[in-house]
Amino acid sequence: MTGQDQDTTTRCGFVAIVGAPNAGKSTLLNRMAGTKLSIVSPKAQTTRFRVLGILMRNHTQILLVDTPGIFQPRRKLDRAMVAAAWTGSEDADITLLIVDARAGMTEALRAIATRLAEQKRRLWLVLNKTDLVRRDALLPLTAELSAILPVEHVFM
Ligand SMILES: Nc1nc2c(ncn2[C@@H]2O[C@H](COP(=O)(O)OP(=O)(O)OP(=O)(O)O)[C@@H](O)[C@H]2O)c(=O)[nH]1
Ligand SMILES: [Mg+2]
Repeated sequence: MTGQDQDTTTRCGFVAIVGAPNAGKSTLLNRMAGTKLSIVSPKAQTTRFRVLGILMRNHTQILLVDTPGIFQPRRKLDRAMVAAAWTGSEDADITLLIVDARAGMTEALRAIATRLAEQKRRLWLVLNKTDLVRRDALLPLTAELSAILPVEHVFM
């Protein structure tokens, strides 16, 4: 290869989108894929199983997995949904934790963050619904989550 050649090295990575119900996980997958792959609705617990989007960015293939929201399961279906979410995260090279910034630090979010911290995986934090909150609420929320989790990058 000469110095003038384009870098054609191919790469592939597996990214899981996790978070509490209704945080905006499916919206993010659809936006990144540029098409409607996963159902979005104002109702929590819309996504019930893992949904895979395959994105190409130059020579990089990104396997982006939308997962059901993680919450305290009560029924059998609940348990299956939450298990699907955690499996998605365990398989991933990078986990995106999507947080509804307006809901802030809920008990559900704290439980998810604590469990993610135990998994010791590469973690990127995405504060979503920032259009619905005052900007000065974002830094304290980021700090609170960073105290629990080894956050590599923060996106707002
Ligand atoms: N205002 C605002 N609404 C958003 C944003 N992102 C998503 N939403 C809305 O939030 C609601 C939930 O979005 P979803 O993408 O279905 O959320 P989810 O995390 O996939 O939800 P579950 O699959 O139920 O866990 C929908 O009504 C979206 O339109 C955002 O950045 N700002
Ligand atoms: Mg969803």
